[in-house]
Amino acid sequence: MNQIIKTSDPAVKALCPVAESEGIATVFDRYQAQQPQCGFGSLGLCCRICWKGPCRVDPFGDGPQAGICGATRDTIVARNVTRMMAAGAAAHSEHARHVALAMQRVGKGQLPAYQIRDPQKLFRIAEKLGIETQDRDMLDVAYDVASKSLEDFQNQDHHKGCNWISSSLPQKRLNRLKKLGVLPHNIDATVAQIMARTHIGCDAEPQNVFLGGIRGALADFNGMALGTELSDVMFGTPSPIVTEANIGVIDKDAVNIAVNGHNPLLSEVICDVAREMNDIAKAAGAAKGINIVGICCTGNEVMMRHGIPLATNYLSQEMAILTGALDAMVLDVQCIMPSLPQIGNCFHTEVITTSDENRIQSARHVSFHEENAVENAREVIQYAINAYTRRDPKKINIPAIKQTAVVGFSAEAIVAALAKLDADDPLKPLVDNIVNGNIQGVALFAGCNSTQTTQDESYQVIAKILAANNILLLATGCGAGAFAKHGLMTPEATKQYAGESLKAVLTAIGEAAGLNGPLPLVLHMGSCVDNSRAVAVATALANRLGVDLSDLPVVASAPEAMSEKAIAIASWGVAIGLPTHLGTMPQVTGSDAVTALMQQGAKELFGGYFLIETDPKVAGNKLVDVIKQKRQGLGI
Ligand code: XCC
Repeated sequence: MNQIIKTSDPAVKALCPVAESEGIATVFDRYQAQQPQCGFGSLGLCCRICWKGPCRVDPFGDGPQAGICGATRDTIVARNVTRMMAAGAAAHSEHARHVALAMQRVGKGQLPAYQIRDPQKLFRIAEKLGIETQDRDMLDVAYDVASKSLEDFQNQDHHKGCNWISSSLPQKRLNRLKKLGVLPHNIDATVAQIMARTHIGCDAEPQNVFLGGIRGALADFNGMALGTELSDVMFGTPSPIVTEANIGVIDKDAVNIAVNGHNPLLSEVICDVAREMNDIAKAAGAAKGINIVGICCTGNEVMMRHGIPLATNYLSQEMAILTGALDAMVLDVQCIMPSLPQIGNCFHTEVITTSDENRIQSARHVSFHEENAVENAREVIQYAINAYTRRDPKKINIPAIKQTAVVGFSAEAIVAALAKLDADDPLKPLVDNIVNGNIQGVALFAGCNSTQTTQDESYQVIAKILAANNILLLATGCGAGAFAKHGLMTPEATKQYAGESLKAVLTAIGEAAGLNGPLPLVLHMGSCVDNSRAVAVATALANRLGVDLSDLPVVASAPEAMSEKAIAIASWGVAIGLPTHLGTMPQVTGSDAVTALMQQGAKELFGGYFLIETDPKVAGNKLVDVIKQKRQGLGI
């Protein structure tokens, strides 16, 4: 193998040679084996919606210009991208449904492994959703909040919007979306409708198809808002906590268990049960007991709530096994590489799937159900301890690479930090500093890793440009993982990279909040479902200023967007009015009509639009310009 390792992560660079010497193919080898990737697919011009196909449209205008049924390039591209939005919405919303169903059962006292860890938040949400709280039992309120959330999967009245979206966006934005007919009334129905309207012989008008996709993307937002908020109620609302990130958090003297995926229902219980089983691990010879580490967004969830260190983000998940010291990787749902069990088989590592709907060939499967959560957690931890005893010391190679990360900035945590400056009106210091220009604007980094670019690099380049221009930075998902691994979630990074006025504000808040220094350069807001936290902050700002979200100097950036979920997130970002940067080429450029619709077209409809730019330096500068224009628009 002649590897091209497209990463900026030093731990990945250190471990890829291990894979090479063991003859193990990683994501970087498989990327290379796929070259050149299919041009039709890259442009979105391949239609596989029926079995007369696949049909391809010639991008240069020489060959066929329509599929066998007559679908044009515009129809094909619009359908393909819209189906991706639906899949993203389905993924996030399945996660949300799972959490809501669990909370309903907690309300009925049926799930002893789970509690209501943030009752205050429960009551706040209940009031927001219009549920009676006066003199009521906490568990009854929990049941009602879960049930009202589940209505968003059941409501059949097209005139009634989903509960969560209706209570989470500024009224001006809701009015605009309603007028465009893109507000979802029911998550499941919206996803089903997209699948139906993009079936052969159905909706063929590109803008109409695309707007159907936008409704699906807004259903994605609805699912994500409810998934985030109910998770906080059950598992606790994150607050700032200091931890570490990157592969060096794997400890050779401990039984190392990585939790990978997205849904916190099992990983939370694993954290609880690991404490009980620590002595068993020690008895098996692991001097430091059990060490839980996180990967991807399950990693972000437990990192934000418990300070569990993050081993790595999406693209480098295989590397954790290559250390030879990972005893088990416990998988739940989404963004899990099917290659993991094969690599686990080259070591002693137990790769364990836990979702009956998300299994992988040759992985061990422990069927997780909330009613058996503690037994399930014990079983996987015991597999890890057993595996520890089979470790081959000669294969252990843990690069001593890790960075400190201050994480846990939920919207509530940000407000609490601001309250130290103005207890009566916590938003005032933020609003004042945005208006006076000390903070020029806010940028939310979201999204994945992709082999289409160099892992984690664009995040850092863009963030440094924005920070130098006094733009406040937020991050979620694998973007947050990238910043944590590269040391940009520290007070030191603020001192080094923030512009003077931003640094002064972050220092004032950090010191008032008792952090003995500035807030970190990038605020970790959580996993990808937690993007709704950033919207909560933006909505509070918009309401405070009496403007719409599209008027705010707020942008989003997904430098390595990859998954269908990321496409859904970016699309609702646009729909709620945010200029949203994509640093990887979306598979739509085979249609000028759709590409234009996502840029100028979207701008006219929503105020938000896709800003496609693969050069991170250029992207950073463009985002700074966008923020300046928005400030001008507001007259500040
Ligand atoms: Fe997946 Fe959430 Fe993307 Fe990372 S960021 S690659 S979706 S794990 Ni959400």
